[in-house]
Amino acid sequence: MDYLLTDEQIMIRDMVEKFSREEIGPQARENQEKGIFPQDIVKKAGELGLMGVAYPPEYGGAGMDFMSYMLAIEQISRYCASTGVIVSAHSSLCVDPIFRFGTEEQKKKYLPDLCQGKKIGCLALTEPGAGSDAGATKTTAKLEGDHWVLNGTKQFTTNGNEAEVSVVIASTDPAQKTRGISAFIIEKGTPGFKVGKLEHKLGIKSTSTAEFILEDCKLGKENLLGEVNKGFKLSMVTLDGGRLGIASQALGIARASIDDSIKFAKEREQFDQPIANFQAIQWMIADMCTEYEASWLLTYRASLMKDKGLPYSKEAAMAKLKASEVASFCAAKAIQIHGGYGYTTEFDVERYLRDAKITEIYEGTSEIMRLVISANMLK
Ligand code: COS
Repeated sequence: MDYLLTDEQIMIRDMVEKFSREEIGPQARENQEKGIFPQDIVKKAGELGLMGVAYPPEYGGAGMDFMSYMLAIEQISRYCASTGVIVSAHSSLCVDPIFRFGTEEQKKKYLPDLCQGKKIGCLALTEPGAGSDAGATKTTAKLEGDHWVLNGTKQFTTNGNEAEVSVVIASTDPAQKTRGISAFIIEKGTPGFKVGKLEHKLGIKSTSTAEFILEDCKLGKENLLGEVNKGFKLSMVTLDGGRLGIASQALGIARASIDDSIKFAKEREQFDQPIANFQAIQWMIADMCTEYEASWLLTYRASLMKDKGLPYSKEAAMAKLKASEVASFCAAKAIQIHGGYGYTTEFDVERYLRDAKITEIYEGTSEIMRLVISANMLK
């Protein structure tokens, strides 16, 4: 589908594909088996401009468009979905809100190190009682004199264990519910702020998924991100972009499932011939490719709309809904094509299935995506 892309977009896609194939892919299996966060890869990704693809050079970014970012996340995730979400959560959920809602001072302070991968970022929105109901946040932030004081627990924060810069969502006026929520920037090492439990997960095992504990965590007024009580909208706008990052991650998993299946089907012989000769296999490959391309086009459309400054919440939700379900579909079919081998850890397809499942859950479940789509269609 190169005819839909500019020369510059094709160039970054191919550069990221080469980097991911040569540097990320060879480490992916061992890193996930041992649960190793790929620090060296993140450093190299930063040097290549991949930790701030769509942000201006004046803030340390690569100065490209969102489409290039989508293509980069897809290529990274083709070789390692963990690395894909590390880059995506960092860029979409931390760099983006600081760039979009930060003061000039905040942008100059945080963005260069984040965009160059010298520091890792995250967003802490979810809580034990506030998952799909993101507005139910119980973490509080109270203004006491010159300081904000935060108390509460966040959970399931991707990159939470490594992040040096966290965007943390808290309620500043609980009675106002979604209209009483604000966002704060918290740096690692701030007194009263610590990382708690790390989750053991089915997939994306090279990433950290952390609990944050805030106990009388004192922040200066300059740590408020955006306006007081406007943090829910900040989160929603941020998640619209994040959902395209996850759609791109899902595309990468689907594409890897297809690539591995085609290779295996041509090599594996049964009944004296490659299994690719059998219609049962051909139909599976046809369905996988058709679903992948449909998801790619939905993600492409939403990314184009974002680059053009058009509203794209519904389109991002459609892209994530479709791409995430297609990633699981393609990974399951890839195991089926691989037969018994696909169920072993000698092949990557079992990892693809485990990694795919979370794309249907984080940054908004498929059920929430359907809710966002229908709310937009019925208003
Ligand atoms: N962009 C801008 N504003 C938005 C928005 C968006 N995409 N979505 C909602 N808003 C605004 C609404 O316009 C409304 O504004 P007003 O207060 O001015 O009326 C406000 O936010 C509240 O919206 P709504 O009433 O729709 O909020 P709900 O509490 O019903 O929640 C859902 C809406 C379910 C869509 C939201 O909570 C959500 O996305 N949940 C999933 C959270 C998620 O993805 N978690 C994973 C986190 S991984 S970091």
